[in-house]
Amino acid sequence: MSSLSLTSCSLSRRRFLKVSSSLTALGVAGAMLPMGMGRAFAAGEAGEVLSGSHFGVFYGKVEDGRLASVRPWEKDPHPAEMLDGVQDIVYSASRIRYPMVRRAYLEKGPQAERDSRGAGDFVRVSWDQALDLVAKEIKRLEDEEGPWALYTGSYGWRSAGRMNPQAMLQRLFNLMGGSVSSSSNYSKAGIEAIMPYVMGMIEAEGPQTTFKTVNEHSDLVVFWAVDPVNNNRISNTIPSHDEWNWIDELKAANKKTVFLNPVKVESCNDLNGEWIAIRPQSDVALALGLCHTLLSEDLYDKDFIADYTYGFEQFADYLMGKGSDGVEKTAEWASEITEIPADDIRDLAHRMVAGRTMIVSGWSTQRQHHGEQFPWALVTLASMIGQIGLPGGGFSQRYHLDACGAPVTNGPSIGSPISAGKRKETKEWPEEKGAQIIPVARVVDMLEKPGESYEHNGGTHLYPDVKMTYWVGGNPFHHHQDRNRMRKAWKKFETVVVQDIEWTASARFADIVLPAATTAERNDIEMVSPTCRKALLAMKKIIDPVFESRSDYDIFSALADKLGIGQEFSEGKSEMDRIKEVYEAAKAQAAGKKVEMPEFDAFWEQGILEFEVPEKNRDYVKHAEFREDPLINMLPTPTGKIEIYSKPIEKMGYTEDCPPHPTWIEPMEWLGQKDKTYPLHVNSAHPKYRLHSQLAGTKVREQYTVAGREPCLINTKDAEKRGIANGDIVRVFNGRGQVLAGAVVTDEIRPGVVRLWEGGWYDPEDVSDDNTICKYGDVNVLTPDIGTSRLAQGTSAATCMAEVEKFKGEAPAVTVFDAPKDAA
Ligand code: PGD
Repeated sequence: MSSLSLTSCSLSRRRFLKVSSSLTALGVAGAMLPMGMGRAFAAGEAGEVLSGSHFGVFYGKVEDGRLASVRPWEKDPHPAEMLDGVQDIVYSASRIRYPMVRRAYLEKGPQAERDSRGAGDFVRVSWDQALDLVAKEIKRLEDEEGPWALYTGSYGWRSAGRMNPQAMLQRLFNLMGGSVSSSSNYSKAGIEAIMPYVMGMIEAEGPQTTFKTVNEHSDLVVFWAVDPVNNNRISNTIPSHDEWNWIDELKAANKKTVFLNPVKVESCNDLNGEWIAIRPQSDVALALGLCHTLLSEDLYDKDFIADYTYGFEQFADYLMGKGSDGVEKTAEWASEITEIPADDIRDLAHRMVAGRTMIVSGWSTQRQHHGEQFPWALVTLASMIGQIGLPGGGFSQRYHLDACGAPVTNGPSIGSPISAGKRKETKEWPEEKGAQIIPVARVVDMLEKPGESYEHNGGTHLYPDVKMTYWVGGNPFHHHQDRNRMRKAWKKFETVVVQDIEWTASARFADIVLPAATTAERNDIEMVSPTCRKALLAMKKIIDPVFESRSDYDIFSALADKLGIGQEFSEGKSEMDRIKEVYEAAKAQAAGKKVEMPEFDAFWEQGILEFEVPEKNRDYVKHAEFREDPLINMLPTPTGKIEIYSKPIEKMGYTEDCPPHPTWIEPMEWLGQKDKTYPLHVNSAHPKYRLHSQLAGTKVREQYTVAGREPCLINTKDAEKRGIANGDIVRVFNGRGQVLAGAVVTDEIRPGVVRLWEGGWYDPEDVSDDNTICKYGDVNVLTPDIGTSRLAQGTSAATCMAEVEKFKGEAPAVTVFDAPKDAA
């Protein structure tokens, strides 16, 4: 092993090429190690360090102690356009440089002048002073109130790497006696809640039928509300970008692809796919119309339904108008709702059963009011087609993130270096003090309604009365809906601590702001594409922390010391000790599979360890075993089958918002609504050039802003009607709020729909005004804050109507990317 230690920082490119060519000559092409061993690649030039980010594996070049530039790892098949932002974020104007405290808070203490939060009046303080303030407030509330007064539901996608600051936060508070935390996420709460009832598992997790199998066997690939090319640029860990190979091969294979989407997305253009411009939020109706066609024309797979599913009769009655609504879900019925001609719906149903069909969905359709219904309807349609468990057939709910269709290697999974542990029961937690865990997207409900009850997934709970929050690695002033309502509710917090790397709106609306180091400034470890375990990466520190920033682990360790729990928190372990522990556990796991991994020091020097793909994994087909023998390999549902009807959901009695079989229920607002107040649907897709709100504070912004603001896609006809031209500043507004944006006039969006990416930083013009305009384009000023249903209580961000007009007069300057006064 040691003879092949290709050090990322010490080996010159020329020498690497020489070494690798002699290895090739020796028959170990690609620096491959003996069978069963990980392969090491790291070909950095002098002064370069290999590391990783949400945007890919990269080399960081150091000059005079500064991170001067980054370039992608040579084995990345499609480096992301925004990788430069990983360098720029370190020094950008929006970087948090020093610990800062809101002036009124510093002078008058917790609760002071909460109306002025967000106005930018901060005072620079020392680390000692800042951590003293945080420790004092945690102790005060733990003593005077109890753990139910502290909210650490701190959600967010933080940075890539296993040193998870949210686990550190939980650990610290658990050692202090506990806090209120959160469950699920803003990403896939709906699908995550419904799928265990339908398939007995969260389908969107774990390996999917391999891309190779799809390329070889599918005749038709239906991309339903998903844009894999766009979303695969990023990952919540480190992307391998292997999906791009799939897309290229799919294109080369000239497969027929259909895109059901209100927007003609990048993947549709790349694959030269057929675009069916469905009306937003009508996908359940389309799925029902397709199911009705298969049923009424006797085209569905009766054997599959009989052998592998439960509850089809009740669903069939509903389709045929024998349910309580008495409406038959014909193609004509679906056409009225979806605005897709009935003949096209029938034709699509016919095409779906004519050959092998893979239906691929994303998660946007479950991030909407009654979002649990679409994933369920999709599984039901795939069951009627009858190809689940066959190569290239069935459905996948995760081809858009983390290369889940790549084959799984022989590598180990990797654990967590830091555990949140259990709550130390310093105080009893009486039931009347409320839930210890709330559904994450219900945070504003919790602030508005302490002591009130709410329903969630069959249970009834009380909202606790929280007084303080500590947010790390997340940006609630981007990810949460209905910003103006949220701003008002946020005032209930007596103390808000934000630990971040950038002056996001969340940091601006905090009382105490703690500067965290970026991953370029600390060590970490991460699996590249963890689902398929592509490679283990030593995420090496490239430079020392800049300004006064500190690593999250340093910050929490110092805070733990102040709270008198330093030893318990750190267990005397450094960051590197924990990284090593995780590696050793992975190494032991790999050894159990007869895969040899090098000693830690050799791995750390090599930088990256790739694993081999066992031949059998290349043709993996999800649910093949279930199909093979549904009795021996039954699904973990009550009946062991795919549940088209769910008795456990029936028992919950959520008749209006989550009935026991896939059902069309009108969302609270949508294009088909009678007497709607606003005429345009607002699509808030995930952005092309950043991860949620990350990198918005960098020069990457120059690649996409229009008139210095977030781009707002609008159809040519809608723009003409409103006198809007390409590049104009527009005002997008509804009863919840208003934002400025830059118009992009195009025919690649359906009439009646506008699109603003999620993640634009919130930039209020005047924080004293409850309906102030956001000068930059945060779409969540417009979106409603309601749960998907009582089942998941997820976000309904994709349910949103608004109006757009050309902005008249002089537009206020965007200021959110400059540090607050005195913070530069
Ligand atoms: P990010 O921009 O990733 O958004 O919401 P999320 O809060 O995850 O925020 C992460 C924050 O962590 C950033 O402020 C970043 O600077 C900070 N950070 C990064 N690395 C570190 C670190 O090492 N240490 C510390 N202390 N901080 C760090 C995302 C959420 O938004 C998600 S997952 C989804 S899927 C939702 N999607 C939508 C949507 O589709 N439409 C709308 N309208 N709204 C959405 N909101 C949700």
